[in-house]
Amino acid sequence: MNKKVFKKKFLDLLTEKFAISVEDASLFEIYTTLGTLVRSSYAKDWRRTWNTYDQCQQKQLYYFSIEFLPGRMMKSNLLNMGWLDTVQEALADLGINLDDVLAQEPDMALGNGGLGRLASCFMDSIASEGLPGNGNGIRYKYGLFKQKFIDGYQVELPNEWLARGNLWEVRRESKAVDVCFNGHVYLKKQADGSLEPIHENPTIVRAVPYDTGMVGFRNGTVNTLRLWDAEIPLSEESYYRSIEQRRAIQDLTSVLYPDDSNEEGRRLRLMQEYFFVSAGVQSILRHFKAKQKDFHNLDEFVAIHINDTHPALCVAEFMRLLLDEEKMSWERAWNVTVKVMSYTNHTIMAEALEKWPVDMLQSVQPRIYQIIEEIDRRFIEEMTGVVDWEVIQRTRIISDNLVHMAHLAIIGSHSTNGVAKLHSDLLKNVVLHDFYRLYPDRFNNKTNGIAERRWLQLANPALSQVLDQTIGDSWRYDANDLHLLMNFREDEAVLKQLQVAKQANKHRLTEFVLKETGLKINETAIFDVQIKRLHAYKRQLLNLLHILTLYFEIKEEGKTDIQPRVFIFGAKAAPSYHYAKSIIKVLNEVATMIRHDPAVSDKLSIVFLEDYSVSLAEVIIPAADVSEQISLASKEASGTSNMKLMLNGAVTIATLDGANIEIRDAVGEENIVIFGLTESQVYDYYEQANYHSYTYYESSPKLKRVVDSFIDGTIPNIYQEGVEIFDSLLKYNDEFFVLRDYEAYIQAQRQIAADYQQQDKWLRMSLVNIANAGRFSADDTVMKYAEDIWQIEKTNPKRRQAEDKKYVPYTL
Ligand code: 26Q
Repeated sequence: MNKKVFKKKFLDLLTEKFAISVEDASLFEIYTTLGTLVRSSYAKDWRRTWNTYDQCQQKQLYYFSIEFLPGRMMKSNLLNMGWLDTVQEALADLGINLDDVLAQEPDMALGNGGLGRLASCFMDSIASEGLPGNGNGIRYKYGLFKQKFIDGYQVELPNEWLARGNLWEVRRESKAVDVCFNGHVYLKKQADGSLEPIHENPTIVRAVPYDTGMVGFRNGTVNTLRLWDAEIPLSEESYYRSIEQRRAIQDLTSVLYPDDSNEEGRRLRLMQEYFFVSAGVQSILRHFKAKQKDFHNLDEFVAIHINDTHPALCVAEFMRLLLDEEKMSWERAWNVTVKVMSYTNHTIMAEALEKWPVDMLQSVQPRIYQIIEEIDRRFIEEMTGVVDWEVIQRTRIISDNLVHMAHLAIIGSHSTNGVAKLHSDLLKNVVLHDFYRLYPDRFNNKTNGIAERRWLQLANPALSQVLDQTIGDSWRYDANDLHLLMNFREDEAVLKQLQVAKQANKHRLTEFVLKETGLKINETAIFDVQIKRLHAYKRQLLNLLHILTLYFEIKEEGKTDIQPRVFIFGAKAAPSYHYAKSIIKVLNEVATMIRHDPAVSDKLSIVFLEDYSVSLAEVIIPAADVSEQISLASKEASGTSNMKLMLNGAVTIATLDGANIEIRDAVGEENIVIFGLTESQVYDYYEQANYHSYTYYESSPKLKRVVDSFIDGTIPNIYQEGVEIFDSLLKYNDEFFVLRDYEAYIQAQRQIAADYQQQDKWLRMSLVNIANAGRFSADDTVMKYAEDIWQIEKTNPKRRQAEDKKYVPYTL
């Protein structure tokens, strides 16, 4: 695709769509035209990809996730099609800046954080590896809320991402299916003596899919992300008369993870889970049936992945369809279900392990509840006499009037994996130990990865260019080739270039911050970044204690040799998570206090950017010097911002938690700063119940000064929030050992500052981080899933090898 051809096509289409010349076109019209051209150019490949899977009768993966967080698609599509440079130049010739056009696209923000972003990184990598894999989820009308700060408080607004339409999706009316809720089920005796379930008075919802092409990196593969919307069934139009009835259907796909602090919210969440599970499983089986294959070999054609427990009802829905629709025997249906299903666990935090009240599930979907009861009954029967009764009680699906979704997912699948080595070990040895003993072969580890194309090639052109010049461009095709950079550790010129690239990115972020917030930050300072959901276990509070420590060192101890720092935060708190919102408020007030204090404002500043998102991450991460990964050891399953930041040359300050451990192993101890309790020390404290936060508070005047500042009037404009934080640390004995790790963290931060002052050393550390980030490529992660769990193969491995490092152009 050359520039000349592109320009002609583009201008013709602009006229066709808007009857306008390029000079008069708005940026949005240009964005729409470009997007339309891009989409129509991969359409043939999209169709061909699907046909190939079908014709070759290839086993396909369906990745079920209640969240997908793709961010913007345009640039990624351009890159993967091999068009990026040409389009950039062609538009420049027409007087258009591509970045301005890209900014027109709203983020597709159908996820909360790590789990949703992982699903999207996997979609990119699955397509880029040429693997037959599709996503299945919900098309939320509003997605995750938009965050604003008003007087320092988080305020949530609806995110109207669909307001100007969505270029990338295709509504597939003809693929709609019906999903049944509520009503009653009884078993009716048939003439042959068998029992047939009759679902009386169900509420029927029509599920309509919207498909989006997932374009692989220069390989002609275009997979499908299928997101479901809920509608009133055409045949039931007259039945749904009242506004409330119509509203109830709209609510199903209105927002992501609505407030689950009340009964109504929880019920809606459960309905969402069943909605996208039922629609997805029905559409898979309908397609399978159309090809008239034998249902007993289903597992040779279909793999269903359950991303955390939110889609765990897949197990029961799959059983329901095989039993009730296909009339398969329980034993055969169960055998095939377990072979088809696999499950990833993303958390060990007890409060995030889903459990549904029996009566709620029974009323939302009575037939599904019956099936789960039967799975549970048979599980108990199978285990009785094999293991102790207590073990059965701890592992059964229904207990204490609750349905344990993780138990359903483990019992109903052939694979359960954690997302980093430590996390998988904790699952085996602690959290899911009973299950590990029942099913040792089902447990495995798949350390998370990231779509390195997005997080380096797209987000960081400055660094990408340095890499091209230094090690050639093979890293763009295989991230493991980043390792070639190790040869340049002692190369002054390369280190200098890395420094220049980092500075350019810091400048870009500085300009962005100025534009968005009006704040001027010091771009020669250390950019110290913590970007992730706001949660007590992630310990943004520990970061704040360090900031306040520096503040008092300058203000009260008269220290002058402090390395200037800009602390950058991005974080949303769940709307009902009161404590997390208090941390946001206090962080914002400390930011204001420091900003207005000339004694410190040239040394320290806090920038807490509103509405953290994938697109915001793409500006922040390339500019980061320091990556804060400071969760309490054992709590962060993996983390993925840690990988993105190292890839962009940030040096990590970390606890030995999640994938931080593997990052340390990759870069070596000298190239990361590790501090704090280890996971086994944390567990020792739990066992001995001998942690007393007060001791730490009392014995360190420095720490006491900092902690007291939450309640002694030092920080203006905070009220109850300061007291809550103070109380969480002392009255409630500091659940996440913030005070215990404080001293070690302060020392680690001094180490960071000292290393940064030796720029040569720092740049070398940074280089080693970039050079070793290849092992966290999601391309490799999904290949491991494909081989060990899904048993799916690349469509056309030969073609992929032949194309090896060559450009497969998309023609218009
Ligand atoms: C639970 C109960 C009821 C309703 C909702 C939920 C719920 C919603 C979202 C539970 C968990 C989530 C999200 C979890 C998540 O994002 N986990 C992160 O997953 C990443 C990818 O594996 C890891 O890197 C992170 O460590 C992990 O925190």
